[in-house]
This record gives sequence, C-alpha cells and structure tokens, in this order.
Amino acid sequence: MNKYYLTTPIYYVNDRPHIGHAYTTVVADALARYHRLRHDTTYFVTGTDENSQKNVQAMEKAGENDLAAYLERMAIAWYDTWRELGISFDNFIRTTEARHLAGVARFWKAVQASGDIYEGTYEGLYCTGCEAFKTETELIGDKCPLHPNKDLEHIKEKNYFFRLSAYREELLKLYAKGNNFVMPESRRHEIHNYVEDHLADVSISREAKSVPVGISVPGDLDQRIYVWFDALLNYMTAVGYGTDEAQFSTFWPADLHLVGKDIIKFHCALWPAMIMSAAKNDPLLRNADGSAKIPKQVHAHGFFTMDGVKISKSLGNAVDPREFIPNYGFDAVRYFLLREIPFGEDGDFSRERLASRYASDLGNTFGNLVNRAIAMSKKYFDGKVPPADITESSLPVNEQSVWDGKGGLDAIKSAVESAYAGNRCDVVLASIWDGVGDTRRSGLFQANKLIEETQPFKLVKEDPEAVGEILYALLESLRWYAWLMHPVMPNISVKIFEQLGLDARAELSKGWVQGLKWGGLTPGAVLGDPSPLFPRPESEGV
Ligand code: ME8
Repeated sequence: MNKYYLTTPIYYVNDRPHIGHAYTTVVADALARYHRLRHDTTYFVTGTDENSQKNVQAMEKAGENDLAAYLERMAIAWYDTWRELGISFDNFIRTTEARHLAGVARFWKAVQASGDIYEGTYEGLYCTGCEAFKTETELIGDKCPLHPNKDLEHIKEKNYFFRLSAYREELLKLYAKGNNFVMPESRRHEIHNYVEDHLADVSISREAKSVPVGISVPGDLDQRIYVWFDALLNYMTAVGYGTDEAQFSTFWPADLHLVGKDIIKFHCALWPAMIMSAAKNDPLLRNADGSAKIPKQVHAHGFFTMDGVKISKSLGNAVDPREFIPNYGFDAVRYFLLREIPFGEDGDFSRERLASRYASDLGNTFGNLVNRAIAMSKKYFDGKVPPADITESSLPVNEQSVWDGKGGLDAIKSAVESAYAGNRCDVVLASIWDGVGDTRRSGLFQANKLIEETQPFKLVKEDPEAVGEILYALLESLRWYAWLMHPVMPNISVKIFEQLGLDARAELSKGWVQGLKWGGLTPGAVLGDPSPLFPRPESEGV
C-alpha cells in the first residue's frame, strides 16, 4: 500500500481565510480525497502559523490584548471555514501547540550540532508582511512589492545565522529536472537561478526584546526563532517529529507541499537545506543510504487576483469563500476555484464568472444531462436501469456514429488520472467536461452528444432495444463521472450515485480501480429519484 502525505501552507491568522487560501486548500483536499479513493494511506495536514508579528499587530488593531485568546479564536475560524468548504484534513496544526515546540527544539539542536548555526549581526530592512528581510533589489522604491502599504523596519541586532550558502551545490542537484522537486517548470527555473546567483546565509532568530512573539532559541532566552524557521517545521511536527517517531517514520518525507508562488524560496531553498543540515545529526531524517529525507515535491500555484491585483489580507480586497456557499453549495464553489484558472497561473476572480459557470457548466451542461438520462430511463424502463449487454464494450448506435462506451470512458479516465497525478485539478475537470461533451471530440464517450445524435426519445418507438443500450451507457457514464469528480465535488458525486439507485457508501468503498470498471450498474436495478443537482440560486445578486 502506498502512503501519501500532503500539506498546505499554514496560514497566518491576522485575518479570516479568503478565496486565495481556499484555493490552495481545496486543491489539497481534492488530491487527498483522490488518494484515499485509490486506497493510499493518505495524510493531509493544514493549520495556522501563529508565532508571527503580523498576528500580534492584527490583534492590537482589533483592540484586543489577550494573544492566546485571539490566536485560538482565529484558529477556530480557519478550522471552521475549512470544514464548511468540505476540507477533509487529517490534522490541523497550530504552531503554538506543545507538540510543535518539542519538534522545533529537537530540530534546532540537530542543525546546531552540524555546525550550521553561528552568531552574527544583522543589519537590514524587514517586511512584517512577508516576515522576511529584504534586500534593496527586492524592493520597488522603498516598499515591498507584495505589501506596498506597509513601511519596512530598519533592523540592526545580534542574530543567529544559518549557513544556507553551504548547501548551494546540494540544492542545485535537488533541482535536476527529472526530480520534479519544484513544479511547475517555470518555478524550477526561477529557484534554480536564485540559488545559483543569490544564495546567502540567513538570519534565523530575532532578539526577544524586539519581537513580541516566537519560540525561544534552545539555550538562549534572549533570542526567538525566526518565524519561518519554526513554521516550516510544522510539516514534520504535525506527523510526530519530536513526539511520535513511529508516526513520523510512516509519513515522512512529505509527498507534496502545495504552496502559492509567493513562498517558494522558503519551501524550495531554505527548507530542504534545513533538513540536509539536521539530517547529519538526526537519524530520523536520514534514508538508509545516509541521504537526507527531503520532501518529494513542492508545487507552486499562481494567485487569484481582483481586477488584476493579488487578493490579499493586507491589501483589503479579500473575498470570503463562505459568502457563496448558501447560494451555490460548497461543491460548486470548489468546482469554480479549481476550474477557473490553469493551475500555476494567475487569474481574476469574478462573481459574474462564478454565476455563469454555475449556470452553464454545472446546471445546463451537466445537471440537465443527469436529469434527462435518469428521467428517460425511468420513463421507458419502468423506473429501472435499462437492459443492456454489459459485457459489450462498444455501442453501435447507427451507421453514422459508433459510440465506444467503455473505450471512450477509459480515455477520459486516463486523462483524469494523469491530471490528478500531476496535481492538475483544472485539467481533471476539463477532461470530465470533454466527456460530458457539447463539442464533438473523437475517441471520447460524450454523453450530451450521444443524446443529441441518437435522440432516444424518438428512437424509443421503433427500436427500444437500442435505446436500452444507449441509456445504459449514459447512466453508466454518469456513474463514472461521479467517481472522477468525487474528489472535487464529493456531495454532488454522492447525489449522483443515489439518483442512480446506488448506495453511495458501498459504491465508494469499492475504491477507484474496482469502481471504474464498465458495468457497475446492474440492468433491472431500481433507479433513485432525479432532483436538480444545481438548483437556481436563491439570490441573483452573487
Ligand atoms: O505565507 N491567490 O501564510 P499566508 C492564491 N504563514 N493563493 C493565495 C492568495 C491568492 N491571492 N493569497 C494567499 C504564509 N494565497 C505563511 C506560510 S508555510 C510553512 C508558512 C495562499 O497566510 C497561497 O498558498 O500569507 C500562499 O502561499 C498562502 O496562501 C500564503 O498564506
């Protein structure tokens, strides 16, 4: 059995989640659900990054002064929003938890024992928005381009430094093309160039007197660990590093870190180098051949923008994903986020696009298909799955068109599987909608086209047997679509199974490989009741 461990970034709690955070988290959830359907031992972690100055500033702005109470309230808000969006995380980690602190201390000591931590003085500009030091070349004017409405802090203080530059060659090897450590290709180039030309040692602590929060450096209470050094470690502490060696050994290294493109330097350079360093002194972090257990992949996506500007907590243009759930249901919101922009690229968020995709892709193209196929079968075949030769793999309908039921669905399934394997949920959905089919594409089973070209409602009088074959193929295709889209739209998928007269739980427990075999519907079995999957929204406003 394979294991599959994936993560989202842990989010700052300086505000509530917006559409951008929902995007990363929904992609991760779809991938986690896909791997569970494949019966992989899947573990999915998300959580909150709590030892950040940004959180303290947000608390003060809210007129509060109890940091622990603020962090807890906000962590719950994130947790609840994810549950409302159907996010099926296995573990929600907060970096103020004791289990995290234990792992951070263990890791710091391992890096220290490798001789990669030294004392120095840092002088430079710090952006609290990014929680990072900035060099002149990274600024536009005197501002951070990601946080133009924040002033940079000038800092000069004693810090601990991490010998990041010592890992330059090892990192460059890690970025070799075939490794797929950094995805997509454009980001791999970006990080390769950065490491080749600009990699320098980094400050990994701050003076305790100048930052109000942070985990103390082991053995030096005057220094606090730099928030990114602590935050990255959540990926290990969430699966037991420092508290549960057996669990850690089961899941580590992570198979996938999903991140936005804003944080790839931390994930693709600092993080693997930290692990390479600690591995020298911590056997838990080493493979049998002595090499460090580095995560398998970091996949970076683009930004949702609003009129071309990144949606961001600090820019004040945030859109709360919960706003759309009453009108469209969470499945449709998930569909929209994943379908709307090619994974890896930026794209504008618009309420009009959401409304239009809901009405056209979901309601007209797919919802109507489900309704028509089930209603016709019920009407012509006494409420039952029509009789058909289910061993037959091709479906000769008339002289002009030969619809290959099984072969045509297999082609869609293969496209969907390779898209999931490449984390491309946008391509998953596009491939399924190719199969739902409004535009003729050769080699695919296309449900709407089949109805249009064979007109079963007319053909039924002269050739009921052929109509039985056609409707069986249509219903069976709906069962396949329900499987293929389940990771993205779990509730809709369950409703489709129920309308097909299946017990959704029993169906899903077959697993992906058994479930996606032609002939899963039994001719003569009683169908469920059709009801609109995507009803008209109650309010036209959103
Ligand atoms: O960076 N479009 O947390 P954060 C798409 N705590 N995705 C977006 C987005 C947008 N407009 N805005 C944010 C941090 N994101 C650190 C991470 S991990 C060890 C520590 C998503 O709250 C995207 O995944 O600023 C981005 O990388 C992340 O939220 C940043 O969240």
